[in-house]
Amino acid sequence: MNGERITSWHGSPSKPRYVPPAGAIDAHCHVFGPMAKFPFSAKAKYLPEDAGPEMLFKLRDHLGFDRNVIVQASCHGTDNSATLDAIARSNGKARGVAVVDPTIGDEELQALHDGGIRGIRFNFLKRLVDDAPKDKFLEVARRLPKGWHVVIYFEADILEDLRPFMDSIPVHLVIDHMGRPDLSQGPAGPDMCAFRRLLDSREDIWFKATCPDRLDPSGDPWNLFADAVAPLVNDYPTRTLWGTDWPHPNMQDAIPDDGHLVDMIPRIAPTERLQRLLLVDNPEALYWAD
Ligand code: 0GY
Repeated sequence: MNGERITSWHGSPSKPRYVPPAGAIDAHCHVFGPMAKFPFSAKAKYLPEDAGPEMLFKLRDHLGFDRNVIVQASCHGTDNSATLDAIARSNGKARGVAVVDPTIGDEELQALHDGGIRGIRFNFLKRLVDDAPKDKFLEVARRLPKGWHVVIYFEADILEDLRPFMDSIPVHLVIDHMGRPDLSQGPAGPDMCAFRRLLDSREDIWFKATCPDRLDPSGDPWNLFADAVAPLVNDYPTRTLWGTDWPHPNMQDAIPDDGHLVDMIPRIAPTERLQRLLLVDNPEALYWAD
């Protein structure tokens, strides 16, 4: 990593035409720093400009959302201070997902719970983390506070390899960005079929219908994403989550307009019922059950 700090988010996102339901939750976003207060990890694979809680909450209001789920970004390693600080500043309108050293003590896990954390994330992307020790991940997954879940981030080519590992996790699973399928294969392509088999293998696997900007090579207005993801949201309506992914780590060469991302929602969830599940009921059950 060189020393240049990166901006990966839109400076003036448009106002979406779509108006989310009251209580809507952006269930996948991050904060970066501010670095002076919360330095980035020595192992970080990218060095972003500051994108702190004030910016996040301003965007939340601009997009018509009510709450955020802040996912610890890899650039902060296993020091969750920036995420916890953002949650603490949110007046109860944010909860979080931590990244932990698997040897973390039970008291420290409880302290994370008290700070608003409701899950931990296992990241299997080699470009983001140096190692992903499944045996240690499994040990910590077995002693999470009550009601927590595990978020897993992987790419479609390792889904089958990860199946035994995922099968043995004893809590709810949430899959980031649907395991990054190749959307050019279409809604019935091999990646989407493999992902459906995973969802069919357990009733407690949820997924984030997120990141058209990362997944759809055709670009905004992301028609491949709409075609492939709408059937999935329709078929698994109680297991969906949605998020902006702001500040879009590593997307500096194709920065999405967050207003356009919100306008994707009615294209993947065309009915009021689907939208309410996606944006309110499902994330509330995972993050605001207590
Ligand atoms: C995402 C995706 C990415 C980055 C991270 O923690 C992270 O740094 O998750 C990525 O580069 O694909 O969900 O934010």
